Amino acid sequence: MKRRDFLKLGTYSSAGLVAGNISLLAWTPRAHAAHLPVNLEIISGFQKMIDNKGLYMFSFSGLSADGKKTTEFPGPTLICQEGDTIDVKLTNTLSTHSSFMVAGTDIAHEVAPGGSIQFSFAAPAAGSYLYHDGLNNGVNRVMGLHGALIVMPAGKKNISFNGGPDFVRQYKWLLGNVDPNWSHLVNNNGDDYVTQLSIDQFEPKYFTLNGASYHDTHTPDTELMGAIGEAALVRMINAGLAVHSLHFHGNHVEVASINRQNFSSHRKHKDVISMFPEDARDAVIPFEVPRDIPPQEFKLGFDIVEHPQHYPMHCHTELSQTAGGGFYPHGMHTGIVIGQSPETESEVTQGMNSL
Ligand SMILES: [Cu+2]
Repeated sequence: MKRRDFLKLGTYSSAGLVAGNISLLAWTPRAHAAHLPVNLEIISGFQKMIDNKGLYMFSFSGLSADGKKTTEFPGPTLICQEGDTIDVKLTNTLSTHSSFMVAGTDIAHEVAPGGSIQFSFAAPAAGSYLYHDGLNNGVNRVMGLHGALIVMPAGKKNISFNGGPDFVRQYKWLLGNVDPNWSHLVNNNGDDYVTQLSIDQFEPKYFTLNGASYHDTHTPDTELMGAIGEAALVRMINAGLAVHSLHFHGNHVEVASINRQNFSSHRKHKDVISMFPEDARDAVIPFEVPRDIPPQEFKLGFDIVEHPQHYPMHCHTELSQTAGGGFYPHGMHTGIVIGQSPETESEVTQGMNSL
């Protein structure tokens, strides 16, 4: 890709994203394990921020069987089930070393500048994982080299682990941070300048969910929507370098897993989920009529089906609510709509339901 090209925003290309992902997301609940081919190209380009500034970033781009790009930023969501083998072809178009690692596992493969490698790995235990370039102490990751790996329990589509809570749809939220100064330095000095950057000097000014901020997040992949009783699993994965605290306004979620530690019973109800860098935490939002806390004699004076209720979800790390150094509230912030099913399912739910 030419340096001056814009990376496609995932939110602007959801049709292409879904069509492309079906080839990458070869997952369907199966009785038998399978080999799943994944073709990834490590690319660079300009990613449009919420204030329309284009910043130079890296990304894992997904390629379909005929070599067409299917996803650009963040990297494609890889879905498989326990027992599967993922066969990866990885090409590095950057002029710096890169790698593919899965946080919390020993899966790690390095690829030289301009190089191409092939490797296979067995699907780890069911759960949510961050795949990323782990070189340079997190610098390559926040330059954009990250995505989600979702491993389902074999043959299941409505639970995330055996003994886990039921849900009817699922979402993934990749939390991202962008430092415009790093983008300028790497663009001006060449890709290998990432080896000169230190996370001690990291000053993020953009905060994203699935690569988008605030009003760009009202998409089927990111905004949570459901009718009463349609529980959803949200897989939160922190690809950034900051600690985030995701607050679900007016609602509580049930924590199902923290970094693949699964809770089969006594699940905590929380309205804020803390996310350390590289954390993966799964929670179920029940899509109930929000409760009175403390219990009151309050009755809704309207029908929630006729009047779906809108709530914000945002990060309580104050800086992450801004963009470009002060543009409030254009940061890590999206919506929850209770009382109405989405017209289009999230890419993850489509991956689950393409049976
Ligand atoms: Cu809040």
